[in-house]
Amino acid sequence: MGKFDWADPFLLDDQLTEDERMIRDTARAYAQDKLQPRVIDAFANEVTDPAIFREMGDLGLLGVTIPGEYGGVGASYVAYGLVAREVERVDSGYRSMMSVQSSLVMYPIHAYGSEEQKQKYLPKLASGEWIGCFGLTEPDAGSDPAGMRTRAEKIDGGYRISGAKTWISNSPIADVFVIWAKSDAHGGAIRGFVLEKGMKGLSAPKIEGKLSLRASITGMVMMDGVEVSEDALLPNVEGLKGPFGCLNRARYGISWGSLGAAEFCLHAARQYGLDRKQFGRPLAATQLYQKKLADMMSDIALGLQASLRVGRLMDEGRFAPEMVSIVKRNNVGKALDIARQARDMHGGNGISGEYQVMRHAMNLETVNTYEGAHDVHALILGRAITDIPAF
Ligand code: TGC
Ligand code: FAD
Repeated sequence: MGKFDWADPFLLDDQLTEDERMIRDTARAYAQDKLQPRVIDAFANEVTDPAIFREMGDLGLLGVTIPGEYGGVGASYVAYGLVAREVERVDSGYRSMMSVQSSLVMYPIHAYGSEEQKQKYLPKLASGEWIGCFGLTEPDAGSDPAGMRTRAEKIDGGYRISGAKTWISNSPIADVFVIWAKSDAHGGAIRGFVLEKGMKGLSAPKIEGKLSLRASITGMVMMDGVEVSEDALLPNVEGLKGPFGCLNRARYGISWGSLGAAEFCLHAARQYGLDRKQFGRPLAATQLYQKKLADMMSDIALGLQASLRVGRLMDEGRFAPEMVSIVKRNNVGKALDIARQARDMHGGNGISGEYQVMRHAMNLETVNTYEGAHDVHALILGRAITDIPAF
């Protein structure tokens, strides 16, 4: 008979390769030693430290699935998920910074870019010297990106891009902007363009006063007739499948990351319940408290197994986007419930920054909305089940 470990109920560790465990351990050590000590202040004061990109880059944590020739480490999607889990165990905002750079900026340049674009951008994005952002959402096009208004108009030798993107992670500090626009020269099809900081007509004002993801800077991207040359176009993809191809990877990473945040909350609630005495006994000695811990542990363990399975299928080239919708929706929804429960189980202390569970709950409100809102993923799955789009 095997031994039971509440912190790793299905022996996930055993199912990883040596390389995956090594990358996971690197990410865990970095997250605990370098990110954890600064997160409480960063969240409280709404401060994003751009040095984090360099630090992650130095350890090979940016674009881990990108091949070595472009600065990545050519690791598996399971390894990428494990990095997301370790970083988000500290804060969803830090994972956001990492996953935008890896899945939403490096991935499209690698998958859809020209050789010149790959050579120019990927090594500097992998090292964290350059920071990237991904502009799909607009003020009037969130869940329905097909309704975007940003236009690329053909001009001599290139394109003139006009429009506004909003809620864009990293944008105020970005050097590289992957922007999706309807291109007149391509019959109005959605195309990707790589813009650079300092281009005339390009600005990225910060969105102030977020109550969630405060350690990760978010902004708009304003494009007032930004002129780019032909080589700014990502040549190898056309249509919404371009941005969605990136989102599949980022959503998958979030399915792991959100459970990292949930694991933090489970561990914190368990310890709090063991230490805190009321009515002459530890809170953890009560049936209600134990039931909550049992539910948390079960949801985390089941969710991790599901993400591991999707990751393996992704590595084998056999995943379908609907699989990603299942794990993104389920795991983030469960993580949000777990963080709210953990906040409650900490009583009054649960609302203080020091105990960190409320910060995770506040962050996960965003994670439940971005990369396809919880209900939008239900509709993607409903369509797959019934063949009827109900958006
Ligand atoms: P639909 O008709 O379903 O599809 C249009 C075309 O796209 C293709 N496609 C996909 N391809 C690859 N992967 C997927 N997951 C795909 N989903 C769709 C599809 O095959 C079709 O291709 P083609 O060749 O036939 O044209 O499109 P629709 O307009 O009906 O879409 C509906 C819906 C709900 C599925 C979609 O719009 C959606 O997912 N909405 C959610 C939007 C979203 O997720 N936005 C995310 C913005 S980025 C972000 O939040 C970053 S936060 C990062 C951080 O800080 O961590
Ligand atoms: P809406 O689409 O208006 O949705 C509002 C509500 O209506 C949701 O509950 C949704 O589930 C529901 N709803 C929508 N359509 C339907 C329907 N047909 N049926 C039933 N219910 C429906 N975007 C980027 O492009 N790049 C980024 O880097 C990025 N980073 C972000 C960072 C933060 C902090 C935040 C908050 C958002 C970020 N986003 C980013 C944007 C994010 O992807 C969108 O907020 C998200 O896709 C939802 O769009 P919306 O906010 O316009 O909400």
